[in-house]
Amino acid sequence: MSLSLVIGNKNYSSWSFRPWFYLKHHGIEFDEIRIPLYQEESKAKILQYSPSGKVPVLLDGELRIWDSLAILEYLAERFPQTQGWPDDFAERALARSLAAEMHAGFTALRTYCGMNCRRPPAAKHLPEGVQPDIDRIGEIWQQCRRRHGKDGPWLFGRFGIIDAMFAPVAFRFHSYQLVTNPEAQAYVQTLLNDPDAQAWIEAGKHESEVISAFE
Ligand SMILES: N[C@@H](CCC(=O)N[C@@H](CS)C(=O)NCC(=O)O)C(=O)O
Repeated sequence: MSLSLVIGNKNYSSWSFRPWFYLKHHGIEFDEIRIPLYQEESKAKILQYSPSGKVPVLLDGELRIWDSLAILEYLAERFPQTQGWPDDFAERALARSLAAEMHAGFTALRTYCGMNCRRPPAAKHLPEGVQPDIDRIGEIWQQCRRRHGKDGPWLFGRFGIIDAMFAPVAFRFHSYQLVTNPEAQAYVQTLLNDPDAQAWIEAGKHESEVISAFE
């Protein structure tokens, strides 16, 4: 049965990037349905696929799975060889907590440092509320890398759902030149060097749509 992933603009849609990255990383074949966001027809087009009216949404035969984290959970079950979560019970609990923290939080960072692949990297004046988000993310990445540095380059050593969840945040750290600790900087670089991440960024740069609210 063939898979399709409905996504928004690659330049802006950070939620779309998460499951796309997981699928690409694992070499799972899928069709991409790209719907440019915030145009007159966008909502109606998304609603053809997802009752939430938001992207991403995964189509697997008759099944519709929406919301980035639910899609990642589904993919980890559908393709168990991808080993989406750490093997260890306690590490898995920690990874799930961090993924949920990302999914539900960091609103200030997301508001003031929107993903924008085209943005030439440069610092920007940010309201005070953003720094605690930057600090917390830096702390998460540092702790994970200190614990798992010997197991591989990703947050828990081997690539997992947690990396897909944090990947677009790493793009933001680069685009807005957010300064953090050396371990976190190295993790940002791991993501920026990843060929699939680079392919997404390049595609985003070549999109023609401009959403002024996100510029
Ligand atoms: N919690 C959702 C958030 C999805 C979301 O906000 N998607 C945005 C694009 S990044 C969207 O579809 N916006 C279009 C709209 O609201 O009309 C997830 O994790 O997938």
